Amino acid sequence: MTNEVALSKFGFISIFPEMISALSDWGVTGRALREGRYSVDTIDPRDFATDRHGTVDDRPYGGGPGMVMTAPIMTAAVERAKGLLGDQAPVIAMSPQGQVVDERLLISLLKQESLIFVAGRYEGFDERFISRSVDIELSVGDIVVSGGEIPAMLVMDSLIRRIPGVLGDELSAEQDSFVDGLLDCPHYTRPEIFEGETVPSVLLSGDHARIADWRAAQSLKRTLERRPDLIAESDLSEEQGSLLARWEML
Ligand code: 9D3
Repeated sequence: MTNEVALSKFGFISIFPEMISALSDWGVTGRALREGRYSVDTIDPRDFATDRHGTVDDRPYGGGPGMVMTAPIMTAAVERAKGLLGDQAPVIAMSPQGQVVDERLLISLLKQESLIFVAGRYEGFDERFISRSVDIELSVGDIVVSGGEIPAMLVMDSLIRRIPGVLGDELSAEQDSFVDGLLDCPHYTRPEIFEGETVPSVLLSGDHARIADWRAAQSLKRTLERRPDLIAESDLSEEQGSLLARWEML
């Protein structure tokens, strides 16, 4: 499933470069950075502004609301990033107009050694910057957010957890939910009774084959109920049908 992972260097272009701390300072992505499993270089487009206020945006030709991030400044920021990461690094601009990110695209990005993420603010980027300097425009879906930083970090987080050694004792990236295309089963821990509600008895049985079977049935049932779009072939396989029938979920 997992092909060759070459990815270990990220560029993060943003007028709020310190937002990267959400990724670099916390959890598995923080530990992986401290262990040297990847690097992030941040580039602030304001460093390339030519006025004393550090202006990176201007009014849209043709009028209308909002401001546009200028082509010369964003181009200079990408050139700096390429100087740090290499000219071959693909440039990914986060944009509501981009293709919606999915598992297949993420996996295809792992073969790159370096990736440069560009996060915008305001209304967006000058189209000439996009056409000349951007390889891929990526959206995180039909939801409006305030800028590209959190979308870029969402994508980076998902990439970093697939770098070998990043996930330690936690389940491997390969076993992770969505990789096999089904939702996860329900989880329980102590106490055995919470506000009068017990844990499903099969999980207390010690019968590991039966537990695995129940979990598989739960995954299938929840996916059918909540995300029928994830079940690739419209019909259940015979195997999946008998799994549900065994647990009286059909
Ligand atoms: C007026 C129309 N809006 C465009 C759909 C304005 C607008 C909204 C939000 C312009 C920029 C933004 C900032 N969003 C992003 O930079 C962004 C984003 C998003 O809003 N949704 C989903 N994915 C992404 S990736 C970057």
